[in-house]
Order: sequence, then C-alpha cells, then structure tokens
Amino acid sequence: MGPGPQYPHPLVSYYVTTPIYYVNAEPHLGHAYSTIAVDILARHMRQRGEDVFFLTGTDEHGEPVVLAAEREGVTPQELVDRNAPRFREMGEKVNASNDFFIRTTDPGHIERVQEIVQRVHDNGHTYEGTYEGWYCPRCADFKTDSELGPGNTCPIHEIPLEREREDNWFFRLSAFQEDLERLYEERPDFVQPGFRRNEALAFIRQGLQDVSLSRPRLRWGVPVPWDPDQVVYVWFDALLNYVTALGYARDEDVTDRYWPAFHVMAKDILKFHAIYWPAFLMAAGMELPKRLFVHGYLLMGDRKMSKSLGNVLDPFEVIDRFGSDALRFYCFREVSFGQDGAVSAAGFESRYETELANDYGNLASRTLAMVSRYRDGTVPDARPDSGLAADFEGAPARFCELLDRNELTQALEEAWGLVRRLNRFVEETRPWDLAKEDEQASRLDEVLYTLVEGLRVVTLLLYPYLPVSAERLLAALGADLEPPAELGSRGGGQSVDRIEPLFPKLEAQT
Ligand code: ME8
Repeated sequence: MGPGPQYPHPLVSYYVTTPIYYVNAEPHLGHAYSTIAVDILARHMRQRGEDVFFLTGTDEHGEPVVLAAEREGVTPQELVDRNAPRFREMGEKVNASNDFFIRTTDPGHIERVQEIVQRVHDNGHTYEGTYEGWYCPRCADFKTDSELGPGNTCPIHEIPLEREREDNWFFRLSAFQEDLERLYEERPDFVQPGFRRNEALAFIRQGLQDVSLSRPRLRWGVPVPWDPDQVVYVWFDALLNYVTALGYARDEDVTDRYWPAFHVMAKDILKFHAIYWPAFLMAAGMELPKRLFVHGYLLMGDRKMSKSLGNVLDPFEVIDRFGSDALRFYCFREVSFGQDGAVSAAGFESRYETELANDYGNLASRTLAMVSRYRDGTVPDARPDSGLAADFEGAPARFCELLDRNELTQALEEAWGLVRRLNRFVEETRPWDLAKEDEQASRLDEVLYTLVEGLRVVTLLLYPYLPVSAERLLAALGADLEPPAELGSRGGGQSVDRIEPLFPKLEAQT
C-alpha cells in the first residue's frame, strides 16, 4: 500500500442540501426556513466532527424568468444577476454556513447537466414525442388530470392553466415504476416523515407516465446536447444541481467524497425529489440520495406564505430587530418540523420574551453575575449536584439521536427542558442565601459549578440553533465549542466574563 493522503478524510461525510430557489421572486421566510433547517443540521454535524458539505443556491432557468425579464425590459441574464444576490444575502442574514452557493447559470453546472443528460439519452431512456396537456408556468410543471384544481386551475397558485401542445424529448419515467417501488420497499426511510413516504409511494403505485425532458422554443436554459433547438426541462436542470456542484465547487472534484446527498425541502416539490430524481439518477447509472426530508409549510393565517399570495413576513426585518438567532429559534420552536404550522409576529415576540430573554438569557446573566460576585469570576472546582446531574444524564445522547432523525423541534425541546431544569435549580438552591452563610461555602461551590457546567452543556446543544449567542456565551464561560458533552465532563477553575444580555428585553429596545 502506498502512502495515504496526509489528512485522510473522515469515513463519514455528511452532504446536505436545500432546494435551489427560483430567482424571479423575492426571498421570504419560507425560503429562510429551509435554509435555517439545513444550517442547523450542518452546524450540528460539523460540531460532532463529521465532514460536512452544505449546499444551497438559485434556480435561474425556465419560463418564469423569461416572462419576468420581458415585463421588466431586461434580459434574463440581467434579471438573474440582479436577483440571485438577494438569495445569497438571505443566507448570510440567517447566518447560514453553506459551503457553496450554486447558480444554475454557472458554466460548471451547465456543462455537467449536458454530460449527464447525454448519458441518460445514450442509455436509451429518452424518446421524441408530442406533449399535450396542462402546464403551470409558475410551478414549471405539467399537471396530470388528477392534479388539476377546479376549472383547470393550478391548485398551488390558483391560476387558470393553459393547454400546451409541443414536440419535445421525453424521459421514460414509466420504465422505472418497479425500480422505484422496490427502492421504497427496501429503504423505508428513503423519504421522511413516513406519511410523506406513503404519499410518494401512492403516487408511484397509481402508475407513472413519461415526462418531458426538454422544451422547445425556450432559449433560456441548458441546450439539449443532441438537439440544441431544445433546452433541458428546468426541473431536471435544477435537480441536477445537487450533483453538479460537487464537481466544481472546489479546486478538485469532491463528488466521490460527498455524494450521495441528504435533501431537505417542503412538500410542494415532493414529486420531483421523491420520484423524478431517483428515477433520473437510475437512468444515469448514479447512486441514489441517502434520504429526503420533507417539511411542511410555514403559514400566516391559514394559507401558505408565498410571494404570489402576498402575505409575506419579511425575515430581514425580524433579523434587523432581534438578530438571526431569535428567528432561527422561533421557527423551530413554534412549528413542529415536518408539519405545517402558523407563525405570527405576536407569537414571535412572546417566545422571544419568555423563552429567549427570560428562560435562557436571564439564566446566563444570573449565572455569570453570581460567579463573579461570590467567587471573584472563577468557576469553583466542585462535583455536580447529584439531583441535577441525574436529570441531565443521557440528554446529550438523546438530543443527538433526535437530530440524527431530523427531529429539529423535538431536539430543541429536549435542550429546552434542560434550560427550564436549570432555572428550577436556581430557585431551589437559592445561591444568594447560601452566600450569606460561611458554612455553606462548599455547597455554594457545588451549586455554582453545576450551574456553569449545566449552562455549558445546554449551550453546546443549542449552538446550531443559536450560533451567535452560543459562541458568545461559551467564550464568557471560558469554554470551547466541542461536541455535545455530558454534565461534569469539564472541571472548574476557568475565569468567566460578564456579558451584555444575550437577548435584550423588548422594552429595552429602541
Ligand atoms: O420550488 N413554508 O423553488 P421555490 C416552508 N426552484 N417552506 C417554504 C415555504 C413556506 N411557506 N415557501 C417556500 C422551487 N419554501 C424550485 C426548487 S430544487 C432542485 C428546485 C421553501 O423558490 C421550501 O423548501 O419555489 C420549498 O420546497 C422551496 O422553498 C420552494 O422554493
């Protein structure tokens, strides 16, 4: 055996993706939600030492872009160059730690889409035909009769659909019916949660029809290599981003290191990810994704929040006022990840005040203040309180298991239970009374050590949700960011710093 690489890659890699967002709309909280979810997972896995690659980006081809550009009197390229940075900025605003931002107009993407589509063609999975049916330009989707809303409308966008007839290339999706059924049987966790898996499987069992692989007349897209009068249907172009990015995001091709991916998206695009995508990868002879997680919609009132329905809560405004951590926390605390759920300004403010400012922020401030006042800013070297230690035991492992199953809301609840437990501990032990009696000095050492250590342990868990605050607090506790750890795994002796409130009270804000 020759010498191995100097820095061998860890055996486990964790490649996680968001959908790539359409650039013809403004970024809104719904997009931020998926990006934050993936960021939480990516940060947590990095914290555990995994080799993570987190991808997000923009979907820039297709008819809606051409139509929007025409309306605004600019070229499609000008439109996408103007709008893509807004999505990049949204990611930065929510503090996303993505390793790459893909744009489907990148030459590196276009080249690789052509290679893979050519392979599918060479493997005999395409044919020329005439498509006749209903087309929703906003979904960029050809609807089957069973998918139509009343009066031949799009059930998602609630607009009347046009009947299209065009000659294009087809992908033999129907030929993959049995392979897909087998995939779903052999890998029951391929799509999570289970009820989404059942939906996808029911769609497959209903019988699959072939789908368009290309569109004529449209100049804005990736030219079909063997028929340049056509462009690749925007959904195949878009789905392929998950593979193409790994080919050119780094100086070297990192596909072998990271593929297959774990994809996160909302239920609106389940069909494309759970059916078209694995079939297309099979047709190209490529390894299938590890898993898909399909989350629900954030609702304002009772409808899905979206640009076209005009009831958008601006994540940028919330972040300017309260910081990105507060938004990240709220989204996963308020709505059970996987389900639909309503968000509101009132709900946000109430959780900010009671949970972030009081439960957590206040606990941190009090703990730092007491160590500073009673022990001159040095964490006593003591043993943890046995009652509290018993309540903390096993929590970090349970938290990690929940995140392994993508239970973002339950994992957060597990951590929040510890925050509440620490607050009760303060009320039960009353360190301010212990400080008045000299004979209680060693009990006070124990209590203060336990509080600092409990705060450190819970902050390590909360880090992926509240990265800015967690890093500030860990620094103030003289602690490092490290993998989730059990209570008592660090001794005392460090100096702590007092800090400004992590989450200033609402009335204290201007
Ligand atoms: O569908 N609640 O792009 P898109 C939760 N370009 N998530 C929401 C949401 C809401 N109210 N609104 C949007 C596309 N999302 C394609 C994807 S991928 C190869 C191509 C999130 O801009 C959610 O992740 O319409 C949803 O699936 C995605 O944005 C749709 O983004």
